Amino acid sequence: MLSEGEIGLGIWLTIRCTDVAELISHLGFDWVVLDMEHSPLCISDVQNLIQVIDETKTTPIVRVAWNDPVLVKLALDVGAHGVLVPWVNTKEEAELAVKSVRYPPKGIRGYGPRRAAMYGLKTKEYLETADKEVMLIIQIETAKAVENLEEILTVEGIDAVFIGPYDLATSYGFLGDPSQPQVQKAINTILEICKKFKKPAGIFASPTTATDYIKRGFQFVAIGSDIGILMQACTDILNKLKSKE
Ligand code: 3PY
Ligand code: MG
Repeated sequence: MLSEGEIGLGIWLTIRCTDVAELISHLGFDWVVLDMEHSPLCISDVQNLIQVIDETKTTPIVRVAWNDPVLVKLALDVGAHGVLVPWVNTKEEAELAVKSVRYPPKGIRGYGPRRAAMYGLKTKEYLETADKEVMLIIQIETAKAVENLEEILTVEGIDAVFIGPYDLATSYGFLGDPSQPQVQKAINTILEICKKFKKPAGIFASPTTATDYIKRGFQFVAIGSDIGILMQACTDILNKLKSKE
């Protein structure tokens, strides 16, 4: 989709429940991120959730807790179709992320694609396609990463760039507030550099900011998280009903 210039809509999954993942993936999201950086999802939760998501057309991407080949390897071996690697700030860190998702000789991914290769039933097919098919998305979410972005994007093997607006805002001194003009300016800078390097750019948004980000040229946009949207929907309903009393 991204290479054809289409827009992909996604959502963050953070709830440890297959019913929620099953419902959300049947709703028609193009992709979901299973978040291991800031949610209680552990690797067995992630495997369970991917098992239900794999019944749909939705692409399951795992955000690993850190740019660490051990964490990347586990996420891929339980069947993630791609990984989102947080806090990539330098060219060297980008190179590490690329190597983590590729088997030797291109990279350093250890061998053992347990569920990814359907427990051995699809080993040959998986090994032939994994390096090409597994998607690597790096997160740009600090001022340092913005400064280094042109250099970072010279690294071969990065499929897409994703902005973490909250950490980005925090790194500019605005804790958790991406609406600040300086942060929005940095977001535009990232978008421009991604265009120059022909890399699809994505961002974590909300139901209210998603449209603006799509208009500005983001190709894959998270409309928020399962828990955030549940909270907002319930709050809106309660407020509406209570205000009519
Ligand atoms: C951030 O905003 O920092 C993110 O990582 C989005 O999830
Ligand atoms: Mg972040």
